Amino acid sequence: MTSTTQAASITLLLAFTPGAFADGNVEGSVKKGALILKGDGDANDIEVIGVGYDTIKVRGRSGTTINGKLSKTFDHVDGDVAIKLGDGDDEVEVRYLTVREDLRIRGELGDDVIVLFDNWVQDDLKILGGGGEDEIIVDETWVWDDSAIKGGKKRDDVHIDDSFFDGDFVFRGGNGDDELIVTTCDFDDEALFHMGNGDDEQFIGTGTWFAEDVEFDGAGQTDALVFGYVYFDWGVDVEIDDYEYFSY
Ligand SMILES: [Ca+2]
Ligand SMILES: [Ca+2]
Ligand SMILES: [Ca+2]
Ligand SMILES: [Ca+2]
Repeated sequence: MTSTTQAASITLLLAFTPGAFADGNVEGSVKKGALILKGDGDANDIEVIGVGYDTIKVRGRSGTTINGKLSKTFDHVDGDVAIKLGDGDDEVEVRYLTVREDLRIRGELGDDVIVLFDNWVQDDLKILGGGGEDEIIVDETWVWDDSAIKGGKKRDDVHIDDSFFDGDFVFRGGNGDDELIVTTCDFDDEALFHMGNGDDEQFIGTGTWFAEDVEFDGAGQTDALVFGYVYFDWGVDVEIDDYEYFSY
């Protein structure tokens, strides 16, 4: 093959994958100490990384830009971190953050992937997958106050691992056949797991600990709940409603 033919083949390949290099822009700004990130209607893909005291670097992946650039570092972030991904199949990975106030993430429409790894949230955590089939992973994250994790509509896959929740904890699967896996977590205040409509599956275990009252609600259609090495403090009220299959 001559080099001219090779060049022609590469041009053809690029022509057939126009979306791969057009993954939109995320607008970022700091207002009164709060970092606000807003995705557009394209499939955005970003990393949000704590890189120093009150300093957060946001990096675009797969062609996504931040304020028109490949990456941007935001200083003096000592309030909330709020991320709205907008329409499109978005992906966000949040790592090594110390959030002074709330961490709020919304996938909005589209099949979104939301990943948290190794963060401290000193106030509330709120994650909402939104309308599409979302994947939410919370790993090695410590929340000092209340948490709400919601899949929203359609089938959502949620895995919460190796994390501490000091305040009230609420999980809502919403409509659709959802899957929730909780492993090696500590829930220090009251917890509610509500799977919503759909045939939902839930595994809670691998050393997961509940220090206060907890309620598991399959909530309609055919739901399964499996416990494997789950611990409850003495005197804790455990309510289990509306599961067709339950094992421990
Ligand atoms: Ca988007
Ligand atoms: Ca989205
Ligand atoms: Ca959803
Ligand atoms: Ca559901």
